[in-house]
Amino acid sequence: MKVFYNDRQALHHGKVEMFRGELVPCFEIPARADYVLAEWRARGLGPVETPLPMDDDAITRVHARRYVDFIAGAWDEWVALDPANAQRDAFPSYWPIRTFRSDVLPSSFAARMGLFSYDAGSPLTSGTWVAARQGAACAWSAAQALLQGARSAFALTRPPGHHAGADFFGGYCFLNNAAIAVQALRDAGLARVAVLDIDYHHGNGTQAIFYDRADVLVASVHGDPHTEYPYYLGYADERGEGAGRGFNLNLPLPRGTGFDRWRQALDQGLQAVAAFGADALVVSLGLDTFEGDPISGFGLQSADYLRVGEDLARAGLPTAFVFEGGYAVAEVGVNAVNVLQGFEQGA
Ligand code: Q9C
Ligand code: ZN
Repeated sequence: MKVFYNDRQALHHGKVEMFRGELVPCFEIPARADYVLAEWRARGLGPVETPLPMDDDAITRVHARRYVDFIAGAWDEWVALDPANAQRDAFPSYWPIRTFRSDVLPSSFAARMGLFSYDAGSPLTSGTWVAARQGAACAWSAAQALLQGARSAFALTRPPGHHAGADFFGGYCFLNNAAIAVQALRDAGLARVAVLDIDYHHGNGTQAIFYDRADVLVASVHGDPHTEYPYYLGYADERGEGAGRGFNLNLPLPRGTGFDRWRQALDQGLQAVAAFGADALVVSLGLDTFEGDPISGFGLQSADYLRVGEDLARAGLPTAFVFEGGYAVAEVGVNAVNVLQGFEQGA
C-alpha cells in the first residue's frame, strides 16, 4: 500500500480550542500523525512517500475560489490586525446564520472568518494553509496511485477534512481531502466513486459537497447527531437531492454503540457501495470510534480495526484511505495501521 505524508503538515499546530467556555489544549495535534508513521514503520509495511506536486485546480474543483483565497491569506491578515496575534491562534467570533447575508464579502477579517466557518473549535495557525494544502496533496496523490493501478493507498492527512465544505472550515478541517480525492478520480474518467465515512462524527462537508450528485455515493456510519457533533446534519432521512436523490446514506448510531452493532452498519454501507457499482472507494478513516477516544462515544477496541480492514477489502475495489479523526493519540497509530494491515491481509 502506498502511503503519503509530508512533514510540513506538522506546521498546522493549534494550541487551544474553545470548549465549554474555556480554551483547552487542542485534541487535533501533530503527534497524531507521528504515531501513525511510527506504527507503519515499526511493522515494516513499506516506504512513506512525499505527495506529488498538485495543482490548485484540484482544490478549486471542490472548494470555492473565494474560500481558498481566504484560507491561504488568513494568517497574514490575522497578524496584520495586531503583531501580538502572531503568538495566538485565530478564531471566529461571528457567524451569519439565518436572516444574515452571505453573498456580501465584508472587508473585516473577523466577519470573513465567521462567514467561512461554523464552529469555534478549529484554530487557524501560521502553518494551517501549508499543512492543509500538503494534506490535500496526499489525498490527491492517493487518487493518482489508484489511477496508476494500485489496489490501495493511504493519505495520512492532517489537518483532517470531512467537516470542511465547499466554502467553510470547522471540526478541525480546512480542505476536504476525501472530496478532493473523489473529484480527482472522477476527473480522470472513473464514472462512479463511493465515499465510506467511518469517522465517529458525521462528515457534513463531504455530504454537502456531493449532495446533489448521482456520480458520487456518500455513505457514513457515525454518532447520532441528536447528541453528537456536528448536530445539524447526518440524520437518516438525508438521502440526497435533485439528481443526487438516493446517493447519500446516513447510518447514525447511538453513543455507546459497540463493535458488533457498528459492524452491521458498516455492512449496510458496504452493501450500498456494492449496489451503486462504484469504480473506486474512498474511505474517510477516522479512528475516533475507539473506546478510549476522549471526545467520542463508540466502543471499538484495537483488534476490531483489523476486522474493519478485512471487511473493507471484501468490497474488492481500488481503495484510497484518507485519515480523519482519532484523538486517543497514543493508540491512534495502532488502530489506523490495524485497518490498513487488515485490508492488505484481506485483499
Ligand atoms: N471539545 C474530526 O474528528 N468538537 N473532527 C468536539 C470537543 C468538534 C472532530 C468537542 C469535534 C470535531 C475530524
Ligand atoms: Zn471525528
